[in-house]
Amino acid sequence: MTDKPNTSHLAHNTSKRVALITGITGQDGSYLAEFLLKKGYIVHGIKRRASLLNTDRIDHLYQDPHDITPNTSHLALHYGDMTDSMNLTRIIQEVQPDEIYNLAAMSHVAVSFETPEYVANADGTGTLRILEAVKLLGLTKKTRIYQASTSELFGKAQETPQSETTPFYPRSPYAVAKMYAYWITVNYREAYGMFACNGILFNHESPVRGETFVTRKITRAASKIALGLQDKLYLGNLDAKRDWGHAKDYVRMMWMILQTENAEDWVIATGETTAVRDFVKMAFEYVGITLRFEGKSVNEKGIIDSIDEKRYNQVIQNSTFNIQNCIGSTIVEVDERYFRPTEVDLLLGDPTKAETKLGWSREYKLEELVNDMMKSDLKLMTKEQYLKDGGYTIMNYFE
Ligand code: NDP
Ligand code: GDR
Repeated sequence: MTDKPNTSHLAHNTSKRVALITGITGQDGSYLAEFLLKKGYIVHGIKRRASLLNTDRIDHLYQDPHDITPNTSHLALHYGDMTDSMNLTRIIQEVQPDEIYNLAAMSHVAVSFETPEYVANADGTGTLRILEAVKLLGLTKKTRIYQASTSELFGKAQETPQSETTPFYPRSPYAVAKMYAYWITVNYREAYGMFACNGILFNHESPVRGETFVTRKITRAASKIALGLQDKLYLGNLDAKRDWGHAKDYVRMMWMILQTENAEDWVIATGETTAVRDFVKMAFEYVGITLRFEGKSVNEKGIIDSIDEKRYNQVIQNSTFNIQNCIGSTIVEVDERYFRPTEVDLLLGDPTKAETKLGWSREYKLEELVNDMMKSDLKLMTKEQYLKDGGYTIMNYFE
């Protein structure tokens, strides 16, 4: 997607519902935009100026502004940043949204230890900027606000499973910033009667998950290793356990949260938890590779135990790579660089409130999530293989 003319004027005088999404270029923003467009919304999104185009995830949603009329469902983008109050206030004034989904954040927990002040500003104070803009513009009765809160708030979990009443114990600058965002959302709701809600979402993944989050790092590496494009996958804490769901199920819930009668806070989770090590095994099983883990802590290794050739040939066609030669090879190792100064060991959510009060239920089980991600990454890496076979240089992207 190239730079587009600003089409914000189209939001006015429309009978359609108007949504504003911060973080529209991210995983959740892209799925949510697609979901809302299908529902007939006019969707406005805030994107950051970057030196390279950063709209890959939403390019398929773009329409030529010349074909749009005020009453056609469409997507409009605005340049902005969560650290710029005036910019956010101006966009909200122009757009006059019925719903704001505040998804923008520096969302990588490990990186937040390296950029703590920025994270406090973008993830914490950024949320205040949105709330305050809505208040100053006199939109408190019109505009409903969804705040992207997180299971990281539970951190060093005080009870298991974690629900809406579990006390918080954040364990990273990211989680501490998100804790401020959580409470300022509650405070504006109580102080000014705003319809502002927190969705306390547990980890959710997809084929468009950022490449440095552990699930995507694993599915990309499993695909490359199966095709002979990479030798090894280096990971951090293999014992960490997460409650992993599919992003598609979770963005549907964001919308449902803003359609309720009363503004409340909600835990969204699958109610199942899985260790990183087991996610690795599941990803490799998809391509017919069975792993066994040996050793402890930093010396733990994942070794190819056996290969189901029938399965391998079913999902990988026309590969010239001889995978059978890899039996006994070490393909997963631990690298301390990926350990965090303070870790969140176990997250397991209790979604009872969302299930019983809102009738939400997930469509994707963990195995289906892994399959969806593996299928997509295999396709992507097969393209890389064609390029390599055609004599082109292919790049490896490592953290
Ligand atoms: P991503 O990292 O994929 O996307 C984050 C988005 O925020 C991107 O569009 C990014 O823009 C944008 N952004 C980052 N910093 C700024 C800034 N200063 N100003 C404007 N935009 C900015 O995250 P997800 O889609 O996975 O998550 C969405 C939200 O939900 C985040 O707030 C995250 O913290 C939270 N969350 C996520 C969970 C998950 O498992 N995915 C679980 C619980 C909460 P750019 O593309 O330019 O980088
Ligand atoms: P998380 O996701 O920190 O839960 O935050 P991430 O995928 O980064 O880590 C999950 C667990 O895996 C362990 N791990 C590794 N993590 C990464 N990134 N890279 C590795 O090599 C690696 N090896 C092991 C981590 O230590 C951790 O325990 C995500 C983000 O989307 C947040 O924005 C969101 O709020 C939470 O989920 C819920």
